[in-house]
Amino acid sequence: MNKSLSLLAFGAALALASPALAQVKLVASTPTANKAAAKPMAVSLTFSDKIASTSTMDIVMLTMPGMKDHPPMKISGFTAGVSADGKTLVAKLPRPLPVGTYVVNWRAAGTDGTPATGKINFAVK
Ligand SMILES: [Cu+2]
Repeated sequence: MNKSLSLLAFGAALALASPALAQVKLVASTPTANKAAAKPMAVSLTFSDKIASTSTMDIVMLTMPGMKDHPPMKISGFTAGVSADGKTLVAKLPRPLPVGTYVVNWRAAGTDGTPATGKINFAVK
């Protein structure tokens, strides 16, 4: 094999190896992103692969009816945990989320430790 061919083979091997370090991706959520749900008692985020137990989320209320200039209000009183399938991060809430709009900021690591972050928005009707 000449030098450029062996470099090519090396590059191909790296390309094949890299998916092992890929970030997990959000594949589904409840409530569904950019939709409105009624009285959700939990927020769950399902990922493309197993996630580390350190994965977590913040739920922040952005607006509510009848309140102008609502400051971002972090919902408290829950801890997020990884479900039995290892791919879903679940926040069981102490009470249903009030009517308003929300953003969920999540931080999840794959089982190889590669971190990923993202957010979803939804509304409660
Ligand atoms: Cu509020």
